[in-house]
Amino acid sequence: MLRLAIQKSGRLFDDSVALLRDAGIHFSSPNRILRTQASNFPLEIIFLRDDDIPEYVEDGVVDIGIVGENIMLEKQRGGKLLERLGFSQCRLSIALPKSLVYEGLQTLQGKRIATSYVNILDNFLAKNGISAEIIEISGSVEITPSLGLSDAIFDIVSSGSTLLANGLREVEVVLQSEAVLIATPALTPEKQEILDRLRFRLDANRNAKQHRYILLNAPKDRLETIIQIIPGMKSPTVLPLAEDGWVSVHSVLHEEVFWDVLEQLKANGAQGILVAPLERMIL
Ligand code: PRT
Ligand code: ZN
Repeated sequence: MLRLAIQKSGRLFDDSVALLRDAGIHFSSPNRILRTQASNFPLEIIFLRDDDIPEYVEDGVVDIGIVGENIMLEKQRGGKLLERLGFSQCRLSIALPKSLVYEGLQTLQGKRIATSYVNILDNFLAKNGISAEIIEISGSVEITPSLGLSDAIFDIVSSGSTLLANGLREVEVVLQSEAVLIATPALTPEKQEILDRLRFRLDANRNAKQHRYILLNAPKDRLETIIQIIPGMKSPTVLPLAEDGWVSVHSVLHEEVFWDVLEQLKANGAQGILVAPLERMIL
């Protein structure tokens, strides 16, 4: 049995649950229950405050966890980072009142900066040779400049609307963060095997989301050019069509190159192009 910690409620909760459900793992959601067992996979799920997850993972109380990279770095704990999960994306930034002129990091010299992320900020300032006073605040950091408690803040930014609403301006992005999968440093072979099975499923889902299946008709005399345009998994599948001189080409395209390739295919004589999402993809 592998033990996983996820956030009990909050911004990470829905996506963490969806990730497991998409991996075909069935379990009941927490109401007042703080631990549950999957009914069809050897996984126990523990629901915690996100701040506690890195410590539980590092100490081996749980084997793996899902948490924001920002929390892992701030706590300076959390064992091994296994993979980035692509949700709860945000950045940790320094922001100043709009009225204050910003001329680079030197502007922060001797200033008071309020934050809940003392360690990350401290490291950043030390690395850049800035000495500033760090004021530790556990929440509502963005109102501290207007209360005269600080000159600047260091906090999570997502859309930027909180900063805007408080008359603040983002001046330095210190860290890009997202949810990550972390693991305790030493797993038994049995637990490692369950983790490998879980990650195999996560990979298949991620690959599927990043790719599209395409199917098109091509004139035989253009086939070579068309094959060169498609950066397929291996080589595309080519099947003859009933109409002489035409073939059907099937392949898989990465979302990053998807539109460019589609335009080139069309320009090179491809017709009847069909695009379909993939359910799962194992490379
Ligand atoms: O109760 P628990 O301790 O478990 O949860 P929490 O209240 O500490 O954390 P929670 O659920 O608010 O956030 C969990 C994680 O989500 C964070 O650690 C980040 O990794 C990630 N995340 C992503 C965010 C945001 N986006 C975010 N926008 N965490 C917080 N915010 C807040 C931010 O603090 C600021 O007040 O939203 C505001 C900024 O948002 P914008 O869109 O106005 O810029
Ligand atoms: Zn928290």
